[in-house]
Amino acid sequence: MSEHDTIAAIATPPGRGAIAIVRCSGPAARDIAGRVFRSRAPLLDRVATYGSIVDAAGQRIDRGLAIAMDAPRTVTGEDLVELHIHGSPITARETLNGLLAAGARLAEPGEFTRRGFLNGKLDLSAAEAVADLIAAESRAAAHAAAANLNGGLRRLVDSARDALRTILEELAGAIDFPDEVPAPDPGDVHARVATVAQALAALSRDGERGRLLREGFSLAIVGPPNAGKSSLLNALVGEERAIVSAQAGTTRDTIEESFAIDGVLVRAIDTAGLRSSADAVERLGMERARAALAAAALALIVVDGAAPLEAPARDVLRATRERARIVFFNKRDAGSIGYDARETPEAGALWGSTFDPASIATIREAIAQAGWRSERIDATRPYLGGARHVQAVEAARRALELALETLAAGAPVDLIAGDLAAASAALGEITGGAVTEELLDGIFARFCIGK
Ligand SMILES: Nc1nc2c(ncn2[C@@H]2O[C@H](COP(=O)(O)OP(=O)(O)OP(=O)(O)O)[C@@H](O)[C@H]2O)c(=O)[nH]1
Ligand SMILES: [Mg+2]
Repeated sequence: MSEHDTIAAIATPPGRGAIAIVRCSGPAARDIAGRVFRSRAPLLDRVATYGSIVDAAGQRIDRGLAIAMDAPRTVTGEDLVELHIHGSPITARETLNGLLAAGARLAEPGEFTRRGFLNGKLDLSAAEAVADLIAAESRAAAHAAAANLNGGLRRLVDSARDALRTILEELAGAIDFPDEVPAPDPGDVHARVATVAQALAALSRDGERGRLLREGFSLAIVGPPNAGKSSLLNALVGEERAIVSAQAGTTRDTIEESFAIDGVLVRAIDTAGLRSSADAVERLGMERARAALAAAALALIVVDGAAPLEAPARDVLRATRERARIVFFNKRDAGSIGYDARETPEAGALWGSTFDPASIATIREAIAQAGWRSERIDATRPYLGGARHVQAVEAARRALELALETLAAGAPVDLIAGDLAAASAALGEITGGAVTEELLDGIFARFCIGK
């Protein structure tokens, strides 16, 4: 894969739409696009020009706009031409084929953004935020990605690295010119390194928030059969997603559906009712229910509060006492026998009905409280965008811890230079100061073609 050839791809999603955009980037972008697009007026930089799309035989296949953008003021940092045509997948494909026949190469996934990164148009954390923004499934995730795209994470990382660089320069000065430059004061250096370490610790805590925003929050709805689990899922989602019936054992398999609270995507899993059963299929369903329960961040235990508490209800309540959960006694409209018989650990359980919107609002509030309210989701704060960032920050924190221990032990202050340099290098991986080809391949492979 050469960075000097000209690449082309359809930039809009597959399928029919009002407009399809085919784009082309590289040194020959204007020449190649000129073989496919004909207009009376020449293409001017950043001006939309109306004209025709022609195939290899010179036959007109569509009309549309061409926008040429000259390097270096483009997203890729190269000459770029966008062809805006009617949104037919056939014509888009033909237009792309025309560009390929004229000498362009089909772009790899994320290659436009990768070129932008290599040409210094955006740092690596912003490039990754582009993929996060496109993949976002909730408002909070989209806003958080936009914050990183605007350089929020880069600014935090750069300021930590600047602080470390300044200390390293002072250490180097004292080593190179021991007679003229005094060695920095160990107490002062300790305080400054500790400040950077604290900033990184805050960023790590935010890493958890970033994961929440990107991946959503998992919620398992479990309980004995016929308690109203599927009714509750439907009420939370706002549509009749799962089958509800008065027959116990209606839900056999797990059913996943998402909805948003505070803009956070909640991935809820409705499960088969838990009881002792001889039915092989039902037992398989219960195994899945237990697996979903184990994997979920939060359990929503639903119990019929209007019926006496039988063994299945008592068992599931007892088995989940140690884990993060919300207990909901359902069917308040029909009585309180079960609710009144609850044991002390369930004293504070919620009580209501899936038919009552106020109960649903209370449950939504409880999910947010248990899940993330204490965190205060602030999507405008930069976040660590995935395992790669988390590892880099952890590596930097470990190196700084070593430096702090060295200083606390009263060792000569220049001994920490290696650790500070290691911390700075680890942080550099986030913004892409020092990255390898494989790393870039891994990052851009998750983009779509044409981005
Ligand atoms: N009276 C009353 N009935 C309810 C309430 N919520 C659900 N039900 C009824 O309870 C029965 C069982 O509801 P489901 O949602 O299918 O229960 P489930 O827990 O998913 O049951 P399984 O899938 O069999 O484990 C249905 O007849 C519902 O209409 C409620 O708040 N009050
Ligand atoms: Mg059900």
